[in-house]
Amino acid sequence: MDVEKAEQTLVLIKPDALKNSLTGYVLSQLSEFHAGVRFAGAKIVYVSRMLAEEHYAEHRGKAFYPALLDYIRGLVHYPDAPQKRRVIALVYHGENAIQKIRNIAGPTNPHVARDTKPGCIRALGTVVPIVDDTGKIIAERMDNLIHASSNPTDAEREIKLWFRPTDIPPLMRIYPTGVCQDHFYYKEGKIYQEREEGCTSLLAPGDIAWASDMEVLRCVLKGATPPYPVNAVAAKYMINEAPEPDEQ
Ligand code: 3AN
Repeated sequence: MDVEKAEQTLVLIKPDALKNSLTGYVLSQLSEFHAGVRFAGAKIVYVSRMLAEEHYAEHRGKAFYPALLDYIRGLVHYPDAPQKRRVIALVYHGENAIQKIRNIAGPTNPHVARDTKPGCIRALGTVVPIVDDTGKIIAERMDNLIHASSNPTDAEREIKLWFRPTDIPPLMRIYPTGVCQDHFYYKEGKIYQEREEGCTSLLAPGDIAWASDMEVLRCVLKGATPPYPVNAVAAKYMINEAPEPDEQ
């Protein structure tokens, strides 16, 4: 297939699916035979707070947001087993991949999924009330087993958030990349070109990176406003590095 015409989409197999041993079922539903899409990337990810916050940035401030972060990070399904907290992150590739996978995943709310699209993956999920300190229900948490990108703009943002270009085979990369010319180090939201105590090395000369990520890093260095947050660049380079301080 012409790489230019193909779409890519991010799928996350979330902690509730892992806990209920539904991974094989999900992968089977999304197989090339059933869904007409192919793997372009796959990894097991311990979800840091930073990665979760960037992934769900559009929901920041909503009543269900804190519960959403705890859910994707595995705190809800593995409260006493931090070593089990992880998701499976996948990039699928193919013509019309976004809509094909959204159809198989089904509606966001598992109750709606069961009513309107029995047989879809999210029909196997649950909805859990979120209560405030007084016990009043203030929102719902949708344990809907998988995430699937909604549209091409979200897919690009999400794939670049979770995956480096080199996580994806070279002939399957559909977003512009470039060869990095500089050192970029990260510490607490800031970018440095020289190594600082306690910083993380994101990129070095010769590394292949998303072109838009390098633009963000150059903007931040100059003190200009970047096209998207620097944490959305840094998070993927820190995947699986270390548990959060409160989980060590
Ligand atoms: P989808 O995952 O179907 O694309 P989004 O992107 O609107 O839905 O929302 C991302 C996640 O945020 C959902 N999977 C769900 O867990 C949660 N969410 C979205 N809307 C609500 C809502 N009204 N109440 C509770 N959780 C929600």
